[in-house]
Amino acid sequence: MVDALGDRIFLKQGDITRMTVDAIVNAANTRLLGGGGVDGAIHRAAGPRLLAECRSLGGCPTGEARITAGYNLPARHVIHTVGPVYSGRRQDRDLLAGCYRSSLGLAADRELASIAFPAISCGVYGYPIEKACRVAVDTCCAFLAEHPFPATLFFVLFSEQDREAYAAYLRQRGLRV
Ligand code: AR6
Repeated sequence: MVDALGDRIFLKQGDITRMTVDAIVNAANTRLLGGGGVDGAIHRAAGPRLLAECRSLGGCPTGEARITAGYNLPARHVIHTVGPVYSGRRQDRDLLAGCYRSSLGLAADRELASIAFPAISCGVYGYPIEKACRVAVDTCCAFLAEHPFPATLFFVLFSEQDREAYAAYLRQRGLRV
């Protein structure tokens, strides 16, 4: 199982808006009307039609996800998910895991082949990267082990430090990076 997953999970450092994949995941807020960080970058790169579609969705609860088209992005779709504001409580982990599971569920339902995730909640929402990357990797590995879609998953980290945190945990789990 570990070897098979090693062929499906990849680490990248850079700007997620440049990824040519079936879906990139947006770290949004419950209103789904844009914001700063990766959310702002995705809306800028996708163009105003993305905001128009997001308005029609009527928001999204924390831990869930919604899907739209990608418009001017190289990605075909954007999956918008809402991470928890870090509080240090047990519920943070469950909500963050919900973001990864819900996003992957939407991708699997549509048989999307590839997906790229940023470090959800690790910017403005303050989730420590070393804790968040464990939730991200554990949840995604569990999902991929049981589903053929998405076949390929990228974790796209903006900084070298964040990429290194993911690399260390993937190595600890026996996955090559
Ligand atoms: N590509 C990849 N990762 C990025 C990019 C990018 N272009 N830009 C930033 N990051 P954040 P959150 C990383 O703050 O913590 C927004 O205003 C960044 O370095 O974007 O979930 C929303 O509207 C960090 O590691 O999202 C919400 O109100 C990670 O993306 C709120 O921020 C997430 O940082 C959500 O906060």
